[in-house]
Amino acid sequence: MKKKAKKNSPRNSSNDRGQRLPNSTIVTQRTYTIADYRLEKPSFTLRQVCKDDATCYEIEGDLSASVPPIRESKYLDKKQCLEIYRWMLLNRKMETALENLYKQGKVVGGVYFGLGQEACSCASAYALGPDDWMGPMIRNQGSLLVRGFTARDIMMQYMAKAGSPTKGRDASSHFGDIEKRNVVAPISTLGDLIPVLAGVALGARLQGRDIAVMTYIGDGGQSTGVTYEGLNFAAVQNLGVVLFVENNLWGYSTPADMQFRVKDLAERAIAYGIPGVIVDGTDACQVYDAAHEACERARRGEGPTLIEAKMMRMKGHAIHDAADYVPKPLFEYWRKRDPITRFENYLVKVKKWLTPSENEKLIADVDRELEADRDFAVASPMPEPESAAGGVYCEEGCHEFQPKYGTPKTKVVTAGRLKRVEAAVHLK
Ligand SMILES: Cc1ncc(C[n+]2csc(CCOP(=O)(O)OP(=O)(O)O)c2C)c(N)n1
Ligand SMILES: [Mg+2]
Repeated sequence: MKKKAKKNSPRNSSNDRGQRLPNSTIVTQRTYTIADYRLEKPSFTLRQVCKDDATCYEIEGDLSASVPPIRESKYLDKKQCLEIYRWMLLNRKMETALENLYKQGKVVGGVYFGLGQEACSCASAYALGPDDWMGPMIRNQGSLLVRGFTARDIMMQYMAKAGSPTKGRDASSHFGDIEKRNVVAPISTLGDLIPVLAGVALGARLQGRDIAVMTYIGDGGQSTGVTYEGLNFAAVQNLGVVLFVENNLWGYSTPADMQFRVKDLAERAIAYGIPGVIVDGTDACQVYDAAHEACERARRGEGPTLIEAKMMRMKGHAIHDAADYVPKPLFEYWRKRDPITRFENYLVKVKKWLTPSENEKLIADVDRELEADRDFAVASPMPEPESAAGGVYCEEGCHEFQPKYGTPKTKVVTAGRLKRVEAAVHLK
């Protein structure tokens, strides 16, 4: 039998008709904050229109909005903006060169592009310091350039040349450099980089330093369980993971609308108990500012940040995918928001930090650098067949790592002073 609610009890409440309600019906609305740097908030949805074709979509919403300005950076000066612009140009032009090399039959395997995502890759990696770490995904070739790999390295890698970072053992972007550039190689299994990077931050902390460790995951990949596990671990341990959730609206042929129900992926941060930030991924200044603040927070030992960068994958999943399933008006909308054209306009016309002729010279410099790198890469030899058995598995000395940041402090427990022992674990 239900207990009658006591009159005048302070633990009871009344509803809008003045009736007394039991305690269990009182609901408190909580509010959370997601920082949103964007100067426009595109709002459209994709609808699957053909019953028998899962890749048949139509777009609904206003696609006529004018292109927003670049947001003024709180931190970047003229020199830094010009450097980021140069990296973005190199990123774009290197991928165009790779597409041509593929069509000439010189690339072994596929090619993945970050077209439309150059601001996100380059401006995010630009926020890292020399002691920080990065774990890029396949589209973050701009991040690799900023972190010190050359276009020559990347092109040789795609052509599986002997002088490539993996000496021809891998034919796409699965390479890193854990000695000098602090880059963990991409892991194909989506989400797995996140706990690995959390582990890097934990390793640095055990050596006495809090560092920023940046990694990336797509709108599709963020649905994986390991994304949750990795970021939750980082949150609980206050590890400096800066996670860019690159929401480029497609995970292969699946539109973001069919991947998750939250309005913004940054809202996922609430469930981890960490800051969530939204940026326009086609605006280099917004990307940098959010990345810089997250890296600073990481270096202070305050834990991870989730940054959702909204943009559009302007090509198919990889070179073999013509992306016929993407409604054409969506491409047209985002083509107007090209990150390089927008940044160029900002630097030349708004800030007047580059004259048109200086801009032309800069572009010509990038072209020259790229051509020299491409010619070198094309002319360089393939690995010798006899070397095939080497350099794949760990050989002598391959795991001799020295602590980078200090000597880990360990407690020495001598047998006589051991106070507490762990309970035996019974595995069933
Ligand atoms: C755990 C896992 N599931 C599936 C795949 C196959 N796969 C590789 S890329 C990809 C799409 C990823 O989409 P998204 O995360 O949005 O990244 P984007 O390609 O858009 O940058 C899929 C399904 C994988 N590599 N790992
Ligand atoms: Mg995606």
